[in-house]
Amino acid sequence: MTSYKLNSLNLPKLKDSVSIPQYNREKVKTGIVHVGVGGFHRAHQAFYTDQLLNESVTDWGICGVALLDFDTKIYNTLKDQNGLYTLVVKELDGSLTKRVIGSIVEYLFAPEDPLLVIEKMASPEVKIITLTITEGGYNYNEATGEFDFENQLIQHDQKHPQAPKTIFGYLTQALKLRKERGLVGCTIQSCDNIQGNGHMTKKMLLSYVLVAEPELAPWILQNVSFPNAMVDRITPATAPIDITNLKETSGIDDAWPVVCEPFIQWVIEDDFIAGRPAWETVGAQFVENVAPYEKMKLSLLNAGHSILGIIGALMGYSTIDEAANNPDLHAFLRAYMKHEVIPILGNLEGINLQKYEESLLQRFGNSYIKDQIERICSESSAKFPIFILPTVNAQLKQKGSLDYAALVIAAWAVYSLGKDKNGNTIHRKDAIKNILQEKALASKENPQVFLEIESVFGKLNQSEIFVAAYTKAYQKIITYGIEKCVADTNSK
Ligand code: CS2
Repeated sequence: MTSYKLNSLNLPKLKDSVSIPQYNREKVKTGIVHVGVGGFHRAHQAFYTDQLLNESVTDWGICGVALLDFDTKIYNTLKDQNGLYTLVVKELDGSLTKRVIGSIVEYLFAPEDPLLVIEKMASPEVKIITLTITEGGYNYNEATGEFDFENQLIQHDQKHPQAPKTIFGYLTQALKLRKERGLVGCTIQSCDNIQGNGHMTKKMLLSYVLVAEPELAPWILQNVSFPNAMVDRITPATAPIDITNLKETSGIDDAWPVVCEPFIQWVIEDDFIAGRPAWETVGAQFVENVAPYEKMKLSLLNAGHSILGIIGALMGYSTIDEAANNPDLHAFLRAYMKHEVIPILGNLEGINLQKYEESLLQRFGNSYIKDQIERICSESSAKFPIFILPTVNAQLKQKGSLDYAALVIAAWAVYSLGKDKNGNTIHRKDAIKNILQEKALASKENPQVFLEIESVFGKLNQSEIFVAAYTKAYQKIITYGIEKCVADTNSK
C-alpha cells in the first residue's frame, strides 16, 4: 500500500485510513508545557487533550519539552512530523484502534536551547507545566527523606542557573521570570507514579529554591499550585514491528508511534491556580482527595508489575503477559494482593478493590500488549521504595504478613546478579546498577548485605522480623530455585 510520511502536509491524505485531528492545529495556543514526551505522556495526557481540542477548545495545546541529551531521538521525530504521531491502542481482542494525535503543537529540545525552554515556561499564555520525569527524576533521597544536593546535576544547576540540566533548575528560573514580570502564577502538575506526586514536586522544588533563589520561595507558595494525581495506562516501548505494521496496514510512515492498552484513567485533585482544561469532559476524574486512588494504583498495579517483572525475569520470561499467565506466579501475585496489600488499604470510599484487582490481572495477562519485562524492571531502585516498601513498612507496623514481599525483595537481590534460572543474561538498566550488583554479589555470603542499600531500603535492615523473612526466602531461592519458592509460598 502507498504510505505517507506523517506530517501536517500529508495529514489530509491519511484521513480515510485513520482518525486525524478535527481541529486546525495552527489556531491552537500553547497553554501547557509538558516535560518528558515519552510514550506514557503521548498515550495519556496528550490523548485526553487531543480529544478536548476536537471539541473546539483552542487554549490548551501542549509544548513538549525533551529535557535530557538522551531525548534527541524523540525530539527529532516530533520536529520531523510537526508534533504528530499515531497512537495505536491494542484492544482486548487483538484489534488495533489507530488515531493521529495533534495536541503537541510545539516541541523544544532543552539541551539545545535552555533559555527558550525557560521563556516558554514563563510565557503568559502557559498556565500549566506538567511533568513525566520518572520516579527517579524527583531527586528524593529515601535514606534522608530529603532533596539530594549531592547530585552532580543539581550542583551544576546551582552554578549555571541559565543553562540548567534538571527540572528543578528550569522551574526555578521560569518561576523567577514570572515573578519579575509580574505575571500570574501557574500550576505544576506531576504525572509520575509517586504517592502524593504534587506534594513531592512542591517539597523538592522548594528545597532547591530555598538554596538557589531563597527570595522566590514565598512567591511560589502564593502563586503556584501542585495538584496530586493518579495516572494510569500501560504503555510498552514501541517495537520495530509496530512501526512496520502501521506502515503496511494503514499507509502511515511514522518513525515513532505509541502503542498502549485500551484502559486509561486519570484522577486529579482540582487545584489549578491559573485555570485548567475541562479534561473531565473527555474522561478524567476530578476529586477532592486523590490519595486513596494513588495508593491503590501504586501498591497494586505498579507493585504487581515489579513483582511479575523481577520474578518473571528470573524465570526466563521477557514479557509481562508471559509472567502473568504462569499459573503459580499468577496465584502468587493474587496472594500478595490479598494478604499483604488489601489489608493495609482498608476500605477506600467509592472503590471496589475486588473489581480493581480482577481488572488488573486481566490487564497484566493481555497477550497483545507484550509489555517488556526489561522496561518494567528498569530503575527498580527508584520503583521499589514507592511501589513495594510502603506495603512492607505498613505490614511491619501492624505485625502482619510479610512473606510474599520478602520473597520479592530476595528475588530482586538474586536478579541483580544478572542471570536467569537458565543461566542466561538478564539485561538490566538502573541508575545504581553497579551498587546493586556489588551488594548482590556480597549477598551470596551474607544475604542481608543487599538490604544495606539505604537510598532504597531506608532502615529496613534494622527490622529483625523482615531480615529473617528475607534471609529465609533468599536461601530458599538459591537452594531450590525461584519456581519452587513461588509455588510453595502460594500453597501456604
Ligand atoms: C510500570 C508503569 O514503569 C513501571 O514499572 O508499572 O510504567 C505502568 O505501566 C504505568 O504506571 C501504568 O499506568
